[in-house]
Order: sequence, then C-alpha cells, then structure tokens
Amino acid sequence: MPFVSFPESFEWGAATAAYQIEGAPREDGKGLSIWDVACQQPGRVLGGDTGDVACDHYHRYREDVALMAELGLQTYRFSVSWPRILPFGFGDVNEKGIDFYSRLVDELLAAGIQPCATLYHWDLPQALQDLGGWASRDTAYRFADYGTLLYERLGDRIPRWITHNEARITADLGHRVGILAPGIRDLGITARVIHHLLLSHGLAVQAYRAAGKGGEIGITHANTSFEPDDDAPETTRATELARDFHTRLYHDPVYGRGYPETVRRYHEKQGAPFPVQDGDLEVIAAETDFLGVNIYSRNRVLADSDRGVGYRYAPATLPLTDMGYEAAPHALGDFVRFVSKEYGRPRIYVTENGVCDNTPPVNGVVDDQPRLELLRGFLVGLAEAIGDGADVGGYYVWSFLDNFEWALGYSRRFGVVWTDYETQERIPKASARVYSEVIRRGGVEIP
Ligand code: IFM
Repeated sequence: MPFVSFPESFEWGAATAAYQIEGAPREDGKGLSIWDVACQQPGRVLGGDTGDVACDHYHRYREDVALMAELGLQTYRFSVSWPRILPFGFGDVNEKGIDFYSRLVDELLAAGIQPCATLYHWDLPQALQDLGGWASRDTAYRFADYGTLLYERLGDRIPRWITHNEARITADLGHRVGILAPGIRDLGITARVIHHLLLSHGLAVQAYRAAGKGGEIGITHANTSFEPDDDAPETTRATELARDFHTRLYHDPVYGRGYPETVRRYHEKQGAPFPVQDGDLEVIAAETDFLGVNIYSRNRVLADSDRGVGYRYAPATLPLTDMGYEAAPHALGDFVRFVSKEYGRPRIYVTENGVCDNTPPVNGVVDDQPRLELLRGFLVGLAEAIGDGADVGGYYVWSFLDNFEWALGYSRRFGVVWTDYETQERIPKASARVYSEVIRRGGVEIP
C-alpha cells in the first residue's frame, strides 16, 4: 500500500478532558462544577447519565498511563478540573487536587509521555457560576489566577498548555442554545461570555509569560471546514459569513484583528454587543506559541437571506458517523490549509480529531472499521496539508478512551480504547492498533 510519512519531529498523542473521564466528583475536597450540577437536573443529559464515575480515571490513572505507553503515545492532552484545584474557583487551594495532577504528570513523564494540559474544558466551579459565571468579567481574572497557580505548581513538568478548549462551544451551546451547562439561552449573555472567555485567555497567556516557565501556550478552537455548496457569488459570500461567525469570531481577536465586522454589527443590531473595554483587544492578542485545532467534519454552506446571519447549511451528502457528522476525510487537511493561510502560518497542533463510532465488542474484539478508515483519511489529508506548507507539530486523537459525551451521556463513543462502563475494563479497539502502527512507522498507509 502507498504510504505517506510525517516529519520526524511530529508528535503523536491522544486527548481527554477531566469531567469526561475522571469521576470522583466529591472526593478529596473537590468542589462541584457546573456539570456536576447539570447532571443532577432531570432532562439535561440523555438517559440521566452523569460523570460521577465516568471512566474512573481518578483512581485508574496509572493503568491508563500504562496503556498509553503500550500504544506508543508520545504526548497526552488532559484537562485540569478547576474545582478540584480551587473548590470555590478562587481562595483556598485544595492540595489533594494538585497532588492528583502532580502524580498523573509524574506517571506520564516516567512513561516517556509528554503532558499537555488544558486549563478549561467546560467544568467551571459552580461557585463561580453562582457569581455570574463567564458572563461576569471577574471570572476572567479568577481564571488567570487559577492558571498562575497551576504554572507555579506544575509548570516545570508540563511543557505545553492550552488555555481554553473550544470557547465557541462554551459560549454558543452553553449560553445561546442552552443544551450544555450552564444551560442559558440569551444572546446578550453569549456576547459577554465570548468576550470574557477570550479576555481570560489573553490574561492567562500573560500570566504564563510572567511565570517564566519557558514552555508553550496556546488556545484550542472548535472548527468545521466550510465549503460553498455551489459556485454562485452569493454562496461564496455566505461561506465567508459562516467563517466569520464560527472561525474568525474566535481566531481573529487572538491574532490581533479584533472581532469580525460582520459579527460585531450583527450583535449590535440584536442589542447584544461585545463588552469590550479599553485595552482588552491588546490583552486578547497576547502572543501565543501555537494554535490548537479541533475538527471532526465539514459543512456545506448556502446563502439564506431569511436568516439574520445570512447563511444556512446544505443537507449532508456523505455517509454519517454515529454522531451524525458527515464522514469527510478531507475536512482536516482542508481546514488546516485554510487556517494556516488565514493567520500567517502559525504553529499548529491538531488538539482533537477523531470519529464517533459505536461498533461494540464481539468476543472481546472491537473491530471499529468506520473509525479507522476515517482516521486514516484524516491523517492522509493532514500530511498533504503539511506538504503544502502548514506548520503542524502534532496530532491528538479524540479520544484516548470512550467517555462521557456531555448532553449525550455515554451514548456516543469516540475512544480508540473501549470503556466497559460496568466493569471499567479497557479494550484497545482495532483503531488503537492501527494508530499505534501509525506512530511506530511515523506515517499512514494511503487507503
Ligand atoms: O467530547 C467532545 C470534547 O469534549 C470537545 N470536542 C468535541 C468532542 C466530541 O464531541
């Protein structure tokens, strides 16, 4: 089979997030997060599932790291649970929380796996939500203090930091559509949340520089690759609008361009402006070391003058994954090419990419062909984008193991390792074996 190689220095990893895998929500002094609270409310999560046990990683992290090493992972991206460190979001430090991440990091380093830590992957301390959450400007300053604490305590051993995971999802699905915690539906609040998330990112980057730890820091955004549905000029314009509202809204301020004019005007017209104060845009544009790219699929775009935003998505034409996303192997390479060109060839890490595929075990074997075929396609596209000049330093498959998929509970599986939620047995799937081989050979077979 033809084979495509990645650069020698390319890093191969896997990603997870605290609330999705750890469990132990009330153990060792941890405070509650907005997800602990949301999961107790009827109707918020499919099947009434909660993250109370999840993958029990809090107790099984040693075995999990051993499995990562067995698969050959070179780097592991996890998130730190803010309320495990600061039960009320600020104030008294929970030493046992710090100790957990310290032991995890030591275990990773001993196994030769580089840690990459995300400061915020959606589990805001409920105590901060009670004070206004991300709609309150204060939360941005609390976030920078929380970051400073982690840099001081773990910064010598963690060389790569991500401020936020997918601010768009926190803002949009948590505060406009309301299907994720904290479950608010208000465009004015959404605008405040967007601005405060970005401001907190900039403050946390500044704090990292001040800490002088010498590693890398960046931000990870949620993306989709937008494609015009046809060649009509209005479709091209609509595609640019979709990019403004989804991609540029979060990337432009980080790269010093402020908010896209189209989005700013839309928000003002709706009476939901971004609460920008003097100097904020400079803080948000604090220089980062890399851009984190999360991407799973593509969306074809059409003009729609009946919608305030001026665009809509065309119906899917490709087969769908178990998440209902189009199985579009070219989406990763296309988006990386786009974002690389748009922002002047930044250093990129693909911090999440993967496939939802619920193929179950048969006689103890999980033969997840749909996942592994699409993964191969994604990687071939990524190699091509690198060949075209994108500066991509690494790839983290989402996810290391099946886990709590937010409002969809345990009904959707993204892991390359199967989690048996009854027994907590881990079964590496066929895709894990293929991914191991990709890592070992430093490249991928072209399907
Ligand atoms: O599980 C999520 C993750 O928490 C954020 N990015 C997308 C993943 C799959 O939906």
